[in-house]
Amino acid sequence: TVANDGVPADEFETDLLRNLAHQRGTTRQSASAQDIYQALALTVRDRLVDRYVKTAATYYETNPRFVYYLSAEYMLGKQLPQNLLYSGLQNQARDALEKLGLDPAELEDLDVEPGLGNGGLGRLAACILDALATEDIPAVGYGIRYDLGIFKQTFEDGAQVERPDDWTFYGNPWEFAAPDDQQPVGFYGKVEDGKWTPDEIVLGEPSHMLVPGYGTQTVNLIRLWRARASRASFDLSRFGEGRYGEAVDAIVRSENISKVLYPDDSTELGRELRLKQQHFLVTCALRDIVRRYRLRNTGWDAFTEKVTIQLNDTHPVMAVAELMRVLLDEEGLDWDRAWLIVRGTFAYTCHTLLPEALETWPVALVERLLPRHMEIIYLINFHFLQEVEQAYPGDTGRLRELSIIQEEPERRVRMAHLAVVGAKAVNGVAELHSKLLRETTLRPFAELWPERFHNVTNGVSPRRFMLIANPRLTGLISSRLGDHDWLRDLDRLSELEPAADDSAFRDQWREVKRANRRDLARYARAVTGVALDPDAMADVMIKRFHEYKRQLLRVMHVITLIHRIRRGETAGLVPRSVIFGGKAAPGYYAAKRIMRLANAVADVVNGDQQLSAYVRMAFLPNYNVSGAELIIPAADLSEQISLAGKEASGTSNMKLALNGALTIGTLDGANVEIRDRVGADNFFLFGLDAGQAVALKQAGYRPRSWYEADWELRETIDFIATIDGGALREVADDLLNRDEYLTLADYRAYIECQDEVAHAWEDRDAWTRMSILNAARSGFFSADRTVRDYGREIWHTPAVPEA
Ligand code: 26Y
Repeated sequence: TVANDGVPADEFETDLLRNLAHQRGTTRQSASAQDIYQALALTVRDRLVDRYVKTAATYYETNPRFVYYLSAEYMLGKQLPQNLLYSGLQNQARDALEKLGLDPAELEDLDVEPGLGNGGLGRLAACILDALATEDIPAVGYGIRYDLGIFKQTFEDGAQVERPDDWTFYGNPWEFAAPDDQQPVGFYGKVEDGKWTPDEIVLGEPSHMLVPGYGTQTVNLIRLWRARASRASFDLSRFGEGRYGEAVDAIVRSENISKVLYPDDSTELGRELRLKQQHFLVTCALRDIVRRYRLRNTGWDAFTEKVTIQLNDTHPVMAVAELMRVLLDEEGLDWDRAWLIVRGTFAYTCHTLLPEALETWPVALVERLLPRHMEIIYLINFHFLQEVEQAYPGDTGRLRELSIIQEEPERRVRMAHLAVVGAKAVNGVAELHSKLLRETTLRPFAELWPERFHNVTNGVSPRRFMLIANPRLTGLISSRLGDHDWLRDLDRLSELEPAADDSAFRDQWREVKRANRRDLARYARAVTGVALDPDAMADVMIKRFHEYKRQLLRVMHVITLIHRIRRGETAGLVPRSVIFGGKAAPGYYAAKRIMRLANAVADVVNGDQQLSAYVRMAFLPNYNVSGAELIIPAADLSEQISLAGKEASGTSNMKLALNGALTIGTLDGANVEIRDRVGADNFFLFGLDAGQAVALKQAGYRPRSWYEADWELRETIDFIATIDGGALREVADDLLNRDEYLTLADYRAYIECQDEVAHAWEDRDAWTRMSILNAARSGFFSADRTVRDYGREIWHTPAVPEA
């Protein structure tokens, strides 16, 4: 059950008014909405701090093993609704606000979500922190407090326009800054006798936010670092000469390190500032980890027993070299001892299969920016290659493919190799992904050290994506299961299975979906002007825009429908709301072209009565965690249509299945496991599998022959070539000449599968049954289970509940 602090409403009201006075310096009469919001947030925060203090005391007392999660990204979502719920203050707050004549929804609008991530990887980090606290596992998340989060997306003439996300403009009531705890971070300079003298020092200033667990007293922390100029960098001589601008330049340069999140979810090659960000995060985090270790331990013997550091992709992998540097240069340990500690501390999660997304840094850049780290990486590589030579005597091919240094066409540091060499465990994020990592991307490493490789299938927070996002469905499920406890024990969703055969329950389930679609329609109308029909099937594709994810295939189905409707072939069609959400990297031209196409096709269908009887299309701008919370509960159909072998896992697939959407998808990422669990009969499978996709490419794929062989496909591509007076002809040309992601090869299978979907939707009762079974059988995809898997296989962390 929800923990309830048992605070009477008038006490909450007193605290709120006190915070309004003492923290905002204002009165009820002259308070702005922002004042009230901030006072409310502080009132909730105060209660969580009390819990945090107790958690910290328990941890201090028991001196447990900690998980330190290092991630360049966190997509936390709004804090107010979550913290109200987790603190058990929801009712008191509602009553107090009502008494004061205030509207909770209006105040929630003022709560800004910290968009400190790009997509799946960033949101996964947030789900994992939520689950760690919920499972009572001692943990701290480390990240960067970007001034500007992921850009805000709008559309102008159908094209994406990016605007800065100044998320702390009015101040962030959820964080505690500690400017007295700044850590120096060095850059550039020279190395003499293994001692590094940096040329530039930037300060890392931490601030922390509280990460409460659900249904437990545990409150953990996330510690985010921002860059501050050291006083030395304020160049007084220039200032004295009246050259104020130049004096300020150095400050700006330092503080730029945490200025902005890189808005790319695939490689942004060789950007010096990005490498600076990574080194900055890693240095600050390690300094903090060592400080915390020393609170209760002396010497280094217990370090690997007390500390485990999870690296979220390669972004924080410089930590391997930095910890070596600290142990060798600052602590005076010898190489072998230091290396044993490092190798016993880190674990690495890989989130991709695309070779082009594996980070590498030019040796020349690392040498210049981090000269001592470069030396250490060479030494690590030297020792490692000796080990390889022993395992494969005389095999220079092995040495070349395993080496941390890539030689051709330019010398580069392969961060994934450094990660595997420096970690005790490596994991992929879904069964298929982990298997393909072992067989392809990291194959030589898996052959050398098979025992180091694991799978930990991703999961999502049931609190964020069911309880908070979908209170109607959560209420219905709780009424059936008899309590709320399933939100901490998601396997209990299986108890819903019998309800799939209960027609009264199905009616209620369908009513919930309809009410959620109605909410979504209201929102879509407000932001796009498109009027969706709440009775139409909500057919949803929400994820970053990427060619491999094949939003284009989704649009091609809509174009096919356009032609069929115009020809009068409407038998078997069902009304659909085709909903898109997602951002494209600002420099990703091909993805942006596909967005423009989606918007152009939306204009065609929405502006035509005959067409919009069957299809309406809304591209909801600025998809983020809050957008997900609105769209997912309404969804009937979940589009998971990436080319097989490209999507490491996917997580919207899990969120949607848990909320009763049926999946139309390929055998990619976690789709495979979703289908295994919900049953093949309750999942719309189509398309090439990963092996077939590779084979087709190897055999010499000619998209044009697919175009020639299928007249309906031809009509679809010709439509793309001519829409808007040929403005998007490049999309069609690219499909015909390249089609890197085999869209044409999967087109026919996809269309036929969508026909089956429409047919299934016509038997609404059978559909509802499948919908219930999808939710009932998806409990595995809780992030709590993910965290337990990490705990068992990799971290070996016992839970430390409050005494
Ligand atoms: C190198 C830098 C530009 C970069 C920045 C962000 C590279 C990658 C990323 C983000 C990657 C990402 O979000 N990957 C996704 O991670 C999810 C969680 O594991 C997976 O579900 C999803 O398949 C994968 O694409």
